Amino acid sequence: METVGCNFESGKIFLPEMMESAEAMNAGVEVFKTFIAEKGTGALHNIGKILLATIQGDMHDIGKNIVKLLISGSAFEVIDLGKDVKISKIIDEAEEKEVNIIGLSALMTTTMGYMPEIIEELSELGLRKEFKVMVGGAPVTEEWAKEIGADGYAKEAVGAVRVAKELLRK
Ligand code: B12
Repeated sequence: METVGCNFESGKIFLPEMMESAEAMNAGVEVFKTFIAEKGTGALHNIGKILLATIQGDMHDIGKNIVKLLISGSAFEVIDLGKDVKISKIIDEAEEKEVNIIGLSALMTTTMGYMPEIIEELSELGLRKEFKVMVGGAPVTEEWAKEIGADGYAKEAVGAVRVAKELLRK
């Protein structure tokens, strides 16, 4: 998908081809899901609840779906709100479902700006201490995660599982 992104950027391929690649990737993830369900430990016990969402304005969900796959295979209950999810919906659902962690994904520099907005909104509502906030997605960095006051960041899905477990321990 990285190559696809570079080819799109340099004008070698266009949106329909990027969409085709995304569909192929999602189909591959579906195949992988069966394997994770068989080998994962998800069915054994539930160590915590995590809400996952791709932030508002952002339709990219392949990475978030991979994070979901690995996290749900690691004994977490995952509440997946999908993509292009409004800040208010994320906070309402997190409260209603009493999750431990809110995991936010953004793939565009234009949409990652909503991540600090959620953190600020949680503080204003007096809910900041109720949830750990974990962020990720290609343009998100560890430095930026720190800057916006997120509790955790991971570059990829395996790291996301490790960070989620660390956040639960805290
Ligand atoms: C596939 C794709 C699409 C697909 C998305 C399909 C889908 N269902 O997701 C489609 C074709 C729809 C699309 C549309 C667009 N796209 Co696009 N897309 C991509 C592409 C090629 C790959 C993204 C991807 O899936 N990567 C593979 C996954 C596995 O990686 P990942 O998402 O980074 O996820 C991993 C980690 O980041 C991490 N992670 C992810 N989420 C989270 C969350 C947490 C909590 C944690 C801890 C970790 C974590 O773990 C994941 C697994 O290891 C990227 C290029 C790139 N290099 O990223 C462009 C890219 C993101 N798109 C881009 C653009 C511009 C667009 C469009 C605006 C194009 C247009 N002209 O319409 C639209 C935007 C639509 C919208 N409003 O969102 C730009 C963004 C540029 C920018 N500055 O922000 C990119 C970078 C391409 C480019 N080089 O120009 N896109």
